[in-house]
Amino acid sequence: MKKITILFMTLFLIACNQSKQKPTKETENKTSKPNIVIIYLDDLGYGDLSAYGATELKTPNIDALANGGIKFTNGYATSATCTPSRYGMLTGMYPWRNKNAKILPGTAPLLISTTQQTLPKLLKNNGYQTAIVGKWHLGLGTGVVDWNQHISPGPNEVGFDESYILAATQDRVPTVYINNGNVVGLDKNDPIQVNYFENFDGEPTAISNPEKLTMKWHHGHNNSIVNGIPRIGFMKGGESAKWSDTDMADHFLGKAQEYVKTHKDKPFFLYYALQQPHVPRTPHPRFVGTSGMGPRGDVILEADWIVGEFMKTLKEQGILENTLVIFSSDNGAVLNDGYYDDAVEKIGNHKQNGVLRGGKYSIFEAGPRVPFMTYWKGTITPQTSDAIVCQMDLLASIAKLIGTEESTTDSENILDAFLGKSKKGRNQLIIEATGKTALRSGDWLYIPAYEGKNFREEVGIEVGNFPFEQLYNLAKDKSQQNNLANSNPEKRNEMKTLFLKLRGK
Ligand code: NG6
Ligand code: CA
Repeated sequence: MKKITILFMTLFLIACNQSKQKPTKETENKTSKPNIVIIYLDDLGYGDLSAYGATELKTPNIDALANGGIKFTNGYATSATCTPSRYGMLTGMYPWRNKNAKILPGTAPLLISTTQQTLPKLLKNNGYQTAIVGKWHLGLGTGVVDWNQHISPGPNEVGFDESYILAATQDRVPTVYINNGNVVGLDKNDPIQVNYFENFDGEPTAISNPEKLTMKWHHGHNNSIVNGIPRIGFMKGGESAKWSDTDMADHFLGKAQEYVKTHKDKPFFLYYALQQPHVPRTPHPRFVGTSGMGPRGDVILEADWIVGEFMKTLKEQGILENTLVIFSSDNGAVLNDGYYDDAVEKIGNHKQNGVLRGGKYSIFEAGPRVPFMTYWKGTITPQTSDAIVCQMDLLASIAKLIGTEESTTDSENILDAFLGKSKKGRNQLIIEATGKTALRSGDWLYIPAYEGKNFREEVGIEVGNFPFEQLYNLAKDKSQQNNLANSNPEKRNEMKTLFLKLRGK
C-alpha cells in the first residue's frame, strides 16, 4: 500500500514537472523569444560574397547563412554611410529626420536620445539580455568627453546591458576599446586626449613624420599615427590602451563568443558589429595574401572565417535552432577610401557591388542596397526573396516576433518577409546618401535633381547627383542605365508626388 502511494506520488510529480516546465520553456525559447543576433559588416558590398554572385572570392561561411536562410536581393540599409544606417537600424527611424545623423567624428556626442525607442530597449523591456560588441559610431557623451573617466551616455544608456566597442571607426581616434563606458587597459598616469581640430604639441602626424608610416594615406587620414597607420583626428597618450589593428577581428570574436557562452540560458540580443572591410584594412597575418586581392579581399575572407567561428559557437552551445541570425552591412563597397592598400590595383574581375551602380556614399543602388539575410535553423525555410526589406524594419518586425507591438514612425512590421512566409516586404522606402534622398516604390526608383558633382574622384564612385531628375525601373534595369524620367513623365510625376509626401516637404 505504502509503496503504491509513493509510486503514484512520484508519477504525479513527474507529470506536473513536465507539464509545468517543459512546454513553457519550449514555447518561450523556441517560438516567442529566440535569441537574436545581428551580424553587421562595415562597407561590405552587394557583390562581395560568393552567395551574391562573387566568383573571385569564396565566402563559404557567410554563404551558409544565405543558402540556409533567406537571401534578400532587395535588402537595404537606410543609407549609404555608416552612422545614419546604424541609427536607422537601432531606432527604427529614418535617419534624415535627425539632421545630425551623418558620419560622426570620434568626439561627437551620443546621436540617439536616451528617451528614444531602440531595438535593444524594446528587447530589454521584454525580458532579453542585450549587448553590443564591435563598431559603435553613434557618438558618446553629451559634449566634451573625458576619455579617462567613465564615458556616458553611450550604448548602455540606449538599451544595451553590456557594451564592448570601438567608439567611431577603425580609422578614427581614439584607437581604444571601451568596455561598458570605460577605456580598456588605460594607465591613469598616461591619460588620453583627443582633438579633431588641432594636434597636440610635438605629437607626430602623417605630415610631420611620414617615415613612421607603415600604411600610406591617399586622402584624409593624415593626422595622428597609431601602429604605423595614420588616422583621422589627433590623439595623445593612452599608450597601454591602444588596440592592435591586426588582432581586432579575433578580439571582437572572443568577446562575442564569451557573451554567447555566458548568456545562453536566457534569451539574448547580440549586435555584433564587425569592422571589416572598412579602412584601414588590417588582416591578421594568417589571412595576409589569402585572397590575391590585397588587404580588402583578405579582410573579407577573415570576416568570413570569423562568422563561421561565431556560428560554430552557437551550435556548440546548443542554441543554433533557437537563434535568429540577421546578417547585413551598413553600406555598399568602396575600394579606395583614403589609403593606398592595393584595393583598386588588385581588384581583377571582382565586382564589389555586383551589377549595381555607384558604391558607398552613393544614392545609386550600390550605396544602400547590401547583402541581407535572415537565418534560423529549423524555422526559416531556405529561399531567395525579392521582397523590399530595410534594416529599419527589424524593430517593428522583431516586436511582432516576440509578441508585442511597436509603432515608431518609420519601422514597418514585415516579419513574414523576414521569416520567409511572404515574398512581400515594404511598398516604399526612402533611401539616403550623405544627406540626399530618393524614393524606391515597387520596381521604381526616383532620384530628384541634385546639385554637386556626380563623380567623386578621390573614391572613384558615382554618387548620383545630376541637375535633372532620374527614374529607373529596377526590375528591368538593375544597373540603372536607362533614365526614364523624360520618356515616362506620368510615372515620374507619380513618384515625385509620393516622394515629396513621404519626405514631408
Ligand atoms: C570619411 C572618410 C572615410 C571613412 C568614412 C566613414 C576621409 C577622407 N574619408 O570621411 O575613410 O572613414 O568617412 O565611413 O576622411 S563609414 O562607413 O563609417 O560611414
Ligand atoms: Ca560603413
